This record gives sequence, C-alpha cells and structure tokens, in this order.
Amino acid sequence: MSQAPIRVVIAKPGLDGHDRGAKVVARALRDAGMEVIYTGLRQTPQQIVAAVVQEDARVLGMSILSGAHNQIFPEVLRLLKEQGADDVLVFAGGIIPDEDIPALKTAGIREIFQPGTNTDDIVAFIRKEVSA
Ligand code: B12
Repeated sequence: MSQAPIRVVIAKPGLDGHDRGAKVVARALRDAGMEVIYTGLRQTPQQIVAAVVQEDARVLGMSILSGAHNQIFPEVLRLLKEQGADDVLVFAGGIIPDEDIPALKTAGIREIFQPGTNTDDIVAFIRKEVSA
C-alpha cells in the first residue's frame, strides 16, 4: 500500500530576495516525491503560518539569507503554536551563522542546513523525522 506523499511548505520570510536556495530545495523535495508548496518571496510570519495551516502541511522549511533569522523564526514558531500547529516539523537553511544555531534549535527549529548542503541529506532528514 502506498503512503500519502509528505506535504511541505517552503517559505521565504522577510525582505531578502535570494531565492535560488529555496527553489533548489523545493525542486529536490518534489523530485523525491513530496508535495511542495513554495510561498514565493517576502512572506510575513503570518502569511507563512496561514499557508501551513491552509495547506495542512506536515513540514515547514524556511530559507533565509538576510540575517533576520533570530527575529523571524521565533515569531513563526510562536504563531504556529497559537494556531495549534506546533506539531509541524520546522527546519531551515541559508546564511545562518554557527553561533546562532543552538538558540534557534532550542526555540524549536529542528535542523538548519547551511550553504553547500547536499539536497539528498535534506530529503533523508525529512523522511527520517516524519516517520519517527
Ligand atoms: C547569488 C547571490 C545573490 C543574488 C541572488 C539571486 C537569487 N535570485 O537568489 C543577488 C545578486 C540578487 C544578490 C543580492 C544581494 N545579496 Co547576495 N549572495 C548571493 C550568493 C553569492 C550566493 C547565494 C546562492 O544563490 N547560493 C546558491 C544556493 C543554492 O545556496 P543557498 O541559498 O545557500 O542554499 C543552500 C543551503 O543554504 C540550504 N538552504 C537554503 N535555503 C534552505 C531552505 C531549507 C528549508 C533547507 C532545508 C535548506 C536550505 O540548502 C541549499 C542547497 O545546499 C551569496 C554568498 C554565498 N556564497 O552564499 C550572497 C549573499 C547571500 N548575499 C549577500 C548580500 C549582502 C546581498 C545584497 C544585500 C547585496 C547588496 N548590497 O545589494 C543583495 C540583497 C538582495 C535582496 N533583495 O535580498 C550576503 C548576505 C550577508 C548576510 N546575510 O549576512 C551574502 C552571504 C554575500 C556575503 N558574503 O556578504 N545576492
């Protein structure tokens, strides 16, 4: 019996226009058989959480290269909780310095993928977490 595909929202929060990484990741997840909803650029935390809830997504991946991750990620996590959607697996990638990672993980970002990540590792991570 085949399982339903994993639904993933890939989001670009904030003002940064770097969308290559998000598109590369979205394509890789799609090629791996997942259902991917890409939000497009410059989304607010409210818009991102609305997309996750409306699309009934199991996974949210945020791509950020602007440096605003310490402000934006906690707000997204807060809104997910407010909406009763804090069981969603949230992870991220982009330009996120090593020293910021521990606090973001403590706040609830499950994993962070920096430049140079092989997309196979991202696919494997989602499959492992969702089946756990
Ligand atoms: C290409 C590029 C641009 C292009 C963007 C084109 C586009 N449409 O994306 C252009 C020329 C437009 C640009 C502009 C600017 N840029 Co620029 N840019 C880059 C550069 C050289 C490469 C980024 C890239 O595309 N990499 C290829 C993709 C595939 O890699 P990636 O995004 O890192 O994604 C990988 C991982 O990070 C991860 N990942 C990423 N997202 C996600 C999401 C999820 C869910 C997961 C799981 C994984 C994941 O997986 C991907 C695959 O491995 C970087 C430097 C660098 N080496 O990273 C600077 C860089 C990001 N830019 C920078 C800056 C400052 C700017 C400008 C502000 C410059 C200026 N003064 O105008 C503007 C801002 C424009 C804007 N509106 O936001 C800085 C950011 C500094 C910071 N945050 O601290 C960087 C780091 C350069 C630097 N060293 O200073 N830029």
